[in-house]
Amino acid sequence: KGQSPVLLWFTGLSGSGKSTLAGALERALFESGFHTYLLDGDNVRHGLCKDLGFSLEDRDENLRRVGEVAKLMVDAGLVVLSAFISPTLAERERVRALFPEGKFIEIHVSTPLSVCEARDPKGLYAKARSGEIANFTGISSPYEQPLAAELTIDTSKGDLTTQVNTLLDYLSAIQVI
Ligand code: GGZ
Repeated sequence: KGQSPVLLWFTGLSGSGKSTLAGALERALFESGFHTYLLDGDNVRHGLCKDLGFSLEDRDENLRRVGEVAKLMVDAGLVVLSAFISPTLAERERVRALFPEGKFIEIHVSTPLSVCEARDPKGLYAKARSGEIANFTGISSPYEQPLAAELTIDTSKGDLTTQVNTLLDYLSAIQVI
C-alpha cells in the first residue's frame, strides 16, 4: 500500500492514554495495509535504554536514542508511532529537528493530571505522592506542555474509536495516509 513514512510522536503524562491511543491507531493503520512500528517504554526501556532511569538527563538520553531509532525506521519506510512522556519542549524539538518538515507529527495527549492521577493504573502516582518514587512527572518532575503540537487529544473526553478516527482524519487531510 502506498504510504508516506512519518513519525507520530505522542507526548503526555503517565496514565494520559498515550500507549492506548497509539496502539489503537497502529492497529487501524495495520489493518488498512500500512507498515507500522510502535516504540514505547515497554520495548525500549528493557533493552536499548535499560541503562537509563528517570532523571531529566536520563530522559533526555532515552529520547535522543528513541529519536535516532525512529529516524532509521522512517528512512526504512515505516509509519512509526512513539509513546513516551517526553516531558520537555527542548527534547521534543530536538527529535523534530531530525526530520524534514511534515515528517514529525506531535500529538499532545492532554488528559489533565487530576484524571491521570485518579486512573493511576499502576499505582505509581500514589507512590510518587508518598515519596516512594522520586522524580515522577507531574508530581515531582516537570512536564512542559507542547506549544505547537499538530494535534491535541484529551482521552477523558469522548471514546477511543472517535479519538482514533480524529487521528485518521488528520493523517488523511495532510496526505500521510
Ligand atoms: C514518570 C515513570 C517514572 C517516573 C517509572 N516518572 O505510565 P507508565 O509508567 O507505564 O509509563 C511511565 C513510564 C515513563 O517512561 P518514558 O520512557 O515514557 O519516560 S520519558 O519520556 O520521560 O523518558 C511510567 C513509568 O515509566 N515510570 N518511573 N519517575 N514515569
